[in-house]
Amino acid sequence: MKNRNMTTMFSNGNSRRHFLKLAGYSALGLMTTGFGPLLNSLEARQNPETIPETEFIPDLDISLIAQPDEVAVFPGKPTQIWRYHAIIHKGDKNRVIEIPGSYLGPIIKARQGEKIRIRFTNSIPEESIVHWHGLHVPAIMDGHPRHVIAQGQSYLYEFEIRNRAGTYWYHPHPHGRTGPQVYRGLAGLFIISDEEEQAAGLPDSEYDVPLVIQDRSFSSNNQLVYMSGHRMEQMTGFLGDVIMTNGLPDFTLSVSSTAYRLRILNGSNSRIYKLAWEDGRPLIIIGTDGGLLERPVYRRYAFLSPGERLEVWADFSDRPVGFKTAMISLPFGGGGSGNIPMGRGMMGATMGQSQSLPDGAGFSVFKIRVTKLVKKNQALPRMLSEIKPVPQDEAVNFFNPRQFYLTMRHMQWSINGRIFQMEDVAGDEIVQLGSKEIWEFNNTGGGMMQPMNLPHPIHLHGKQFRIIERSGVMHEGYVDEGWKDTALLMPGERIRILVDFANYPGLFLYHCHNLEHEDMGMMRNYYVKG
Ligand SMILES: [Cu+2]
Repeated sequence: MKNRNMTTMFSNGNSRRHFLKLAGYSALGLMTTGFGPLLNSLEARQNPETIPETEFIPDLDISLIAQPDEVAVFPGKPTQIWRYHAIIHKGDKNRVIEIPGSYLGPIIKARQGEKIRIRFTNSIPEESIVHWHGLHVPAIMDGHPRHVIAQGQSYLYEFEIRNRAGTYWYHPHPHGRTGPQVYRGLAGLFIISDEEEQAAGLPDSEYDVPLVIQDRSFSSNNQLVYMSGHRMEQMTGFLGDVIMTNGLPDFTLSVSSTAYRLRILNGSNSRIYKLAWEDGRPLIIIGTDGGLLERPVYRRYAFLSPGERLEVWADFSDRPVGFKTAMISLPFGGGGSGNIPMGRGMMGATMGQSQSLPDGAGFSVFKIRVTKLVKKNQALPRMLSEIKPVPQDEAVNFFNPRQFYLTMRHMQWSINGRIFQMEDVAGDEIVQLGSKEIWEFNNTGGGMMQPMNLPHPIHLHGKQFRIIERSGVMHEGYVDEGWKDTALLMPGERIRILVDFANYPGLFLYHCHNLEHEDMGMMRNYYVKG
């Protein structure tokens, strides 16, 4: 199914990219200054006053450096991590917020319509590149693995914020190494605001709280433990036994007696959470991947798979000081409410993986304690944003949706039986710029031999899409109402999504966001033909 012409075209694209990269550097005066292998003196070298502006005039201009560091997670020996660190050259200092005591990268804040320049420098001892998860940006700004840079090199990102207000994030995307790099700490939130959101009347400033949930495992001397390297562990995905929130174990959020907007990102490599309040009251969900829903929805619980976001309205105004509650993850079988013959945890156990917290186990994610009484009544808005009905009849393939089967052969996760190759695009992975299409994903075995059946969160790069329908074993616990960039398919499920391939031609990715699945090649290119 390889298309030779396409491959040639991408090589040209690559040369153009190199040119752009170099042109960008020399325009910034960085080539002549020279990069050393380790950029400890980067701040001095990137003095903005010595850097002439290109024709792109950014509202926010930052350097983002991925570098080795250490952080005190537990008493005793500090934990060796990798983290993103930012330096602001231009723009409001409050746009880049470091999280104290955390391995997580700074929260980057931007407004719709703004122009952003990010000078990424890789100072970790392996290739990397940054992907802006959920952002609608040109192909060369998306962080495709073919754009990886070696230690000591830099990559220039310049793009305009075209997304709706919402909770997006950034993380590395080098092929085969995304899992270990995210695991070591490389991830951060990218929060976008817009006028519609500001008019919605939601809690802001200290009442707007980002919560990144992840699982990790630690050795007895406080160091991160990743994978054993066993193939079966790769097949299931990494599962840690310590639940971290914002980079901290045993996280407790101290709140005042008023309403909060909680922005929850699942930044885990492969763990799926079935989120619920400990006391059984429903989750009031106001937003998902691509920003606010039209109106709040209520769920007894909600699944949150790797890469997905949920925004929850949490009102503590009727709670006394001292009140405690917790966000928990309810137990579930690997097939949602259905049954699959072998759960991931069980399989991990037979392969020597830690069994203290298998997938689908129940546990506390983070705790909440009311510590301050405030008189600040804030009502839940009835309407949050405008979400138009899904115009599925505008799809060019309305009668013949594109089919993608999530498959496994020879101990290898794949999509339609194909694994990732850097610049490979099959004939049925080419779409027309400006067209809308229906894509159907099937986690149903697809007629291929399916010795095990696992959940897969499917992510499209560069696009927010709408979920048209979901069929299969499980319907409760999904929030499919708004704009999405990642959608969980439990075993036996099938979804149809509508994607608008507007604005940006070029090569983008679609893949499973279980990072171990992605790293082994459960990822493909799609090509938007201009
Ligand atoms: Cu997967």
